[in-house]
Amino acid sequence: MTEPGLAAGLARARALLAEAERVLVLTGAGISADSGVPTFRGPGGLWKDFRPEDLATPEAFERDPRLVWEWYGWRREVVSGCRPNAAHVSLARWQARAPGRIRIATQNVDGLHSLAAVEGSTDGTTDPSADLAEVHGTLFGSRCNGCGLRFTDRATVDATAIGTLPACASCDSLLRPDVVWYGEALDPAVIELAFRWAAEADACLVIGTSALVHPAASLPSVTRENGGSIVEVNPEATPLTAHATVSLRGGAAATVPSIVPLPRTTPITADSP
Ligand code: BJW
Ligand code: ZN
Repeated sequence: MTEPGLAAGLARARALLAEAERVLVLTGAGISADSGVPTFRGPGGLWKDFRPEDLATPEAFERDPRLVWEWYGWRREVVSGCRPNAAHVSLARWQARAPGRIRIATQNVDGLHSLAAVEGSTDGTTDPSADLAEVHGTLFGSRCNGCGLRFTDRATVDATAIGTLPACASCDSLLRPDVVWYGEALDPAVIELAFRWAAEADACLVIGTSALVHPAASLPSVTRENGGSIVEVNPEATPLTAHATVSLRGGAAATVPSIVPLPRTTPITADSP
């Protein structure tokens, strides 16, 4: 249900998030749009005239690994020049203030949540993977089609020919991006953790996703079925909007910092240290 007017919606969203003991934040490509990372289904699309359904599949990779690597190589270059925006940063600070209570399940593979966590940590000890589930994998990883070895891989990709595509250092087979494509199962440990977080959450904050792709799109309804609320941030309505407690028509960078609870200032009392 959408609250009348943005001001009322913002106040309601702020209250729901402040009173929540545990929160699951589900993010999609929209949270990174304000960092300059193109979304999949928005205007401008993701690449030339291809749709994700054309390229983000094992069949596409089987058919034309060079074209798929050209797409992922281009995306690595675009993302390498992007910075976390105010939405990523405010979520990272919220997590640091409330360890173990604010969990993020992201569909994005751009690594911007991890970067915001590391950059925001005062003593550099923050483990960027704590309370973060990258349910669709990572752009900066490759996996061997032959022996399954995984590599962290920030190198630019030479996709000019089949022969120049990334190959496994161990068995010389062709590598593939370490991401989850349509028709592929998500890592069971990762998605089960995300569903546990959804069930435990008193609120699910959903930012910048078209809520079309499952099983990630099912996470908010698990929170709701367990008595929790759903707060959505998206400039457009989605299939989730009708099920949201509050749905805010706004961009992530402009909206998220204004609804994330501010640090709890503990009142100074006579016996405070
Ligand atoms: C802003 C904003 C701003 C703009 N601020 N917001 C047949 C066979 C098998 C499975 C299926 C099948 N039919 C259906 C399925 C299920 C399928 C699915 O859900 N398909 C749907 C299309 C219907 N799902 C799968 O296949 C999944 N696997 C699965 O089901 O496995 C079953 C299985 C089990 C056991 C064995 C075998 C199989 C896997 C799905 C993987 C999706 N992969 C991709 C690519 C990942 C790697 C990569 O990034 O390249 O994930 S596709 C793409 O979609 C990517 C995204 O994470 C995902 C979601 O997109 P997202 O993030 O919502 O982006 P957009 O662009 O759609 O939306 C952006 C939003 O932001 C918009 O709403 C804007 O309004 C908003 N926005 N600016 C805030 N400034
Ligand atoms: Zn190998």
